[in-house]
Amino acid sequence: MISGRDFASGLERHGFDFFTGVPCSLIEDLLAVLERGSRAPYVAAVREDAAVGVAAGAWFGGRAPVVLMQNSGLGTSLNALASLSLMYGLPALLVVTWRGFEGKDAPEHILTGEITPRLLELLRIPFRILAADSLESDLAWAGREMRARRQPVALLVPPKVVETGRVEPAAASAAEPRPRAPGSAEAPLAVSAMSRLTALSIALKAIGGAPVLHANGYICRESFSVADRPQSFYMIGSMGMAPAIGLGLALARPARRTVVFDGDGNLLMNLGILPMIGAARPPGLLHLVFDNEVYGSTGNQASPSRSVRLDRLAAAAGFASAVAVSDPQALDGALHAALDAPGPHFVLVKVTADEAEVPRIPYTPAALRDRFRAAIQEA
Ligand SMILES: Cc1ncc(C[n+]2csc(CCOP(=O)(O)OP(=O)(O)O)c2C)c(N)n1
Repeated sequence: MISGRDFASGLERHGFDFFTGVPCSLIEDLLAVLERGSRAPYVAAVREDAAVGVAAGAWFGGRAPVVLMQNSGLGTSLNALASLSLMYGLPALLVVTWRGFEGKDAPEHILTGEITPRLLELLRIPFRILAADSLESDLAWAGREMRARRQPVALLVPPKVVETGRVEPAAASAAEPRPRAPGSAEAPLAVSAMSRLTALSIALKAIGGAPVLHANGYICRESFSVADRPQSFYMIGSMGMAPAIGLGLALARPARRTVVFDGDGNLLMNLGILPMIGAARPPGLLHLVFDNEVYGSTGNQASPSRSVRLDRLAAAAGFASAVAVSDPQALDGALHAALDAPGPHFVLVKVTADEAEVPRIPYTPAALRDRFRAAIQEA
């Protein structure tokens, strides 16, 4: 296996000097090393296509950029790759992790895993499949191809080729001073001591039988462990889509309550949903964001939410109310206030990055769909 440190130093040795992307747990050690880099810092992108754009700019600026992404993000960045990188000829090394490799993975990765090499072929992006003993030759090949073709090239990273779990995540230690938004006199939010599990228990109690759309990742699993209910729709893929589904449901049933349990990384991937909700103003929508300031599900890489007031963005986007809370009493109060007045309401719930030991969601996607739809129809 290749260690995260060896991978990072190999990239630097081969001249790569700019790193951006969206995290995947298969390369959490590599990301932890890159996050600490001082010469070539890692730029946390909110979406993979944004990372492709950032890499294009870095190349114009004289850098040799690397975009790190899960193969799900290849889907997110198809258009940026086709009509930016490939059309103009803007070199970048795409390090693409191969979830769903050989059909063995969680359901959301199976189809994408099966078609990943074909997606790269269709895009005409040359690629190699990284093996434990091929790092040096693959990186040399990637550097040569990028320069010769003036095009992006890719390294596909199957599971168990790069080590994980050996490098401490660099993320946001609570002791670090929190950045203040430039030009803002506002004090940054206090560091929260409330775990997401505690916050989820309070929220699930307050909302009663209302349907909940959960963002993907650990948030589903923790909510499932607190209280599994047919009105809970667990997103086991489609990062960023929970509030979009929530908006559709809330508009379809305007007199009813619809709740979204979102994550900071999830919301940032689909930030444009805030003005969509603000414009449509569905009165029954309650959008909660459990903000641990990291991509917890993929190894605690810092998310940009640390330096932005997401509640202020929601207020500016036209929500009827938008508040930030960081302790159980304030959360309970905010939920009851929101449930008593017409929305849409936004509650930013600051939580710790602690993750509870919780099982995976045991249901198939079709079972989740059917029980959720039946619960909605019966309500
Ligand atoms: C398009 C896409 N890129 C990357 C991923 C990998 N991924 C799964 S969950 C997750 C992090 C979600 O972050 P957040 O919403 O903050 O929740 P947390 O993991 O902290 O609970 C990521 C990056 C993905 N599922 N889809």
